[in-house]
Amino acid sequence: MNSKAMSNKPLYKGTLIESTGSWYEVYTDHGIKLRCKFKGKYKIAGIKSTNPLAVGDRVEVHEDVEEGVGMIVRVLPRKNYIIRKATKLSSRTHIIAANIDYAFLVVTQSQPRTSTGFIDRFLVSCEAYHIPAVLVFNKTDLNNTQEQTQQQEWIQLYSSLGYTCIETSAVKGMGIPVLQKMMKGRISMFGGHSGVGKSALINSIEPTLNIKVGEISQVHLKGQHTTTFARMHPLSKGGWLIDTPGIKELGLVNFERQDVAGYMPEMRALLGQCKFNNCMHLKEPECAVKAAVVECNSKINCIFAKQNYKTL
Ligand SMILES: Nc1nc2c(ncn2[C@@H]2O[C@H](COP(=O)(O)OP(=O)(O)OP(=O)(O)O)[C@@H](O)[C@H]2O)c(=O)[nH]1
Ligand SMILES: [Mg+2]
Ligand SMILES: [Zn+2]
Repeated sequence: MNSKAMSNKPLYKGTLIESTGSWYEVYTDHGIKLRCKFKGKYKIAGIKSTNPLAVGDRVEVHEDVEEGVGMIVRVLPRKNYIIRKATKLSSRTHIIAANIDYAFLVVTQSQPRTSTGFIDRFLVSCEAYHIPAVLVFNKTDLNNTQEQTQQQEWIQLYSSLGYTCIETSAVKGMGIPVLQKMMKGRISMFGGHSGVGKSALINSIEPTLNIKVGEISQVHLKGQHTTTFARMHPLSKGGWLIDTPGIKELGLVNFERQDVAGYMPEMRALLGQCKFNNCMHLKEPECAVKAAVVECNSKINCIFAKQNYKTL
């Protein structure tokens, strides 16, 4: 296409609200949804990503009025993004979403079970990219006494580190008004394992959306990857909410081993007190983090009692 023909086409700014890999849906700033293509490459230095564009990206689009489709011609710089390894051992990465104000991690005690290791990796990723993270404990209606006790312990633990924790039930409507209030006027994202109820929560928050939810496999008590593409949904009170496909594992991307502790608030507070300033808090002598682990090993509500940092 010559430049004269191109200049006849209107140029819009907008936000990428869905990406299937080959097609992109853009919501333009003047309020139209446009099916778009993208041919270019957008690279983050040093990162091989499976998706060049992510939901939440701000883009510039040329609309082809005759064909009724758009061509994404530019991706504007990202404020932040959440990224993970495409698979556990892969060198490729996948950007889950970009330009978000709040990342809500949906956690369940059972059906499926979420581990504190998974929660910690998500929180570390958010800290690294300066995204405020919130923990949503869903399916509270299903918890037996033991699971509910564990949930309370986790809430006490993560609240003491400064994370907002919300107990919800998409089925009973529990916690929904709190989420609606926090999400008003903001771009929020739900992450978590398959089957934790991300899509069901979105339906409770915004009942007109009617997003597909899936059954929990009765054999494995896990979700069945019902949501296959990330999608940004408009909220009637203002703001957007991004639904994402369930994540099995959350491999950290672009972290140096010695930097990880700096993204955990409880460790960050102690880092200046280790003998060596490049301490990895593993075998080094006079390590303030290890000393804190020993000191409160018996207190279940202390973050250091978990001792699962080496798995990060
Ligand atoms: N009892 C109970 N069931 C819930 C709750 N939230 C979701 N569910 C059920 O859990 C199942 C999975 O819900 P989804 O919303 O599809 O889960 P998801 O996190 O979106 O899963 P993926 O799209 O696969 O990542 C559905 O059968 C929901 O009805 C809850 O708070 N309580
Ligand atoms: Mg879903
Ligand atoms: Zn140390």
